[in-house]
Amino acid sequence: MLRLNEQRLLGALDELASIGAIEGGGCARLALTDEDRLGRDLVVGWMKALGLAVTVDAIGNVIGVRAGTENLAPVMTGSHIDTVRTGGRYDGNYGVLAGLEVVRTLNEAGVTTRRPIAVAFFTNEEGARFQPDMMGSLVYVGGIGLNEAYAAVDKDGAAVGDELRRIGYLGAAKPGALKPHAFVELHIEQGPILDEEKVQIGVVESVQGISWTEYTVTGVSNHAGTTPMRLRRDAGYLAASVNLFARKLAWEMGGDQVATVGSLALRPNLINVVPNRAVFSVDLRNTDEARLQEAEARVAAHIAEVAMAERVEVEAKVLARFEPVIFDAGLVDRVEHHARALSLSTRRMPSGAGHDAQMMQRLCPTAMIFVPSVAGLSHNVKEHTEAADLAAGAQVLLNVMLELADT
Ligand code: HGY
Ligand code: MN
Ligand code: MN
Ligand code: MN
Repeated sequence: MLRLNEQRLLGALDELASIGAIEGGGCARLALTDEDRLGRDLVVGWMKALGLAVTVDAIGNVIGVRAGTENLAPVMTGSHIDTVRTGGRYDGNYGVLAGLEVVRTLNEAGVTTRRPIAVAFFTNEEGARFQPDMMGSLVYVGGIGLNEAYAAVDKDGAAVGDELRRIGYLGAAKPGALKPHAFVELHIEQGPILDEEKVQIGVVESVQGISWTEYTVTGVSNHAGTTPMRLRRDAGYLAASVNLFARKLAWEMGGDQVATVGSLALRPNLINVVPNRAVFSVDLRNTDEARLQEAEARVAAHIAEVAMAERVEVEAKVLARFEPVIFDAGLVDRVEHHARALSLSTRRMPSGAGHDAQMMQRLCPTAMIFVPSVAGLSHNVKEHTEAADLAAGAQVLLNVMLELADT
C-alpha cells in the first residue's frame, strides 16, 4: 500500500503556519489580507512544484489538477487556508496540505490514475472578515453570484472584489467550471467528541445548519450618573440581554443547539455614558432545521420584546444562513470502509463547524474525514492534533481518493 510521508506533511504545516504566525503558536491570515496572499503564494508554489495545472477563478478559489490517464471529471479534495484572528495551524490548512501530500506520494511512486486528481483551497471559508462564510465554495456551486460576493465589505468598508484584485487573486477561471466526480475534505474535528471517546477517525455524515445575524441597536446616549433607570434607552442592555437569553435557550433546547454572541461593539463605549448604539452578532446552529428555525424565532421574539420595553430600534441583517447538509451515503460508507481497513477506530458524526464540503455536496457526491482535536480546542491558538492522527487521516484520504480515481 502507498504510504504518505508524515514528516513532510508536518513540515509543510509548520511552514504554512509561519505565515501570519501569532503569539501562542497559532496563525492569523484573515481572508484577502496580505498574510492570506503570502499563504496563497506559498501553496500555489508548492502546487506548481508538484506539476499541478493551477487555475485561479474569479472569486480567488485556487485549484491544482494532476492529469489522469483519461480526461474525466476529477476526484477533488481541499479546504481553506484563510484563518480566524485567533487561528490554529490545522483548521483548513491540514486538508489542503494533506491533499498536496497525496499528490506528492503518487508522483514519487509513479502512480497514474484514470481520473485527474484535484486539490483546492477556497476563498474566505471562515467568514471572519467578510460574510457569508464558505464564500468561495458557495460561489463555486452557484449559491451566490460573483457580484454579491464582490460587494461584501469588512468593518472598514473594504470590499471582497477590490481586495481580491489588490492581492492579485482575481482570477479568470469561471467558478465551478470544473465539476468534480466526487469531493472529499479532510479536516480536524474542532470539537471534543473524538478526543473524549479516543476515536481516531470521524466519519462525517452531515454538517449542521448555520444562522448568522448581525443586529444594530439604536438607543439614546445619556449620562450614567444623572439618568434615572426609568428614562434609559440603553442599546448595550439589549445586546447583553440577547446574549443571556440565547445562551439559556440553547441549554433549554438541548441536543445540538448552540448559540454564540461572538462580536459586540458598543458606542460610545465609555464608562460614564449609557450606550446609544450596539452592534452584535448571533450565531445559532443545530443539526435539525426545524429546531434551528425555532431558536431563530425565539431569539427574534425576545429582541422585539426587549426593544419595545427599552424603546430602542433594532435592525437585523442576515450574514449567513445554511440549512443542514447530509453527505453522500455511498461516499460516507467508503470513508468508513477505508478507515477500518487501516484498523483505525471510527465513529459516525455530524460536523458542528461549517466547511466548504457542505457547499460542494450541492455539486457532487461529497464526504468528510475528521481527526481528533486535542481537548476539542479550535479557533484558538492552542488548537492541536497529534502527528499520528494527522498522518492517519491523510492516509485515509489517500486511499479513498485512489479508489475513487479509478472508478
Ligand atoms: O464558522 C464556521 O464554522 C466556519 O468555520 N466558518
Ligand atoms: Mn475549517
Ligand atoms: Mn474555522
Ligand atoms: Mn470551518
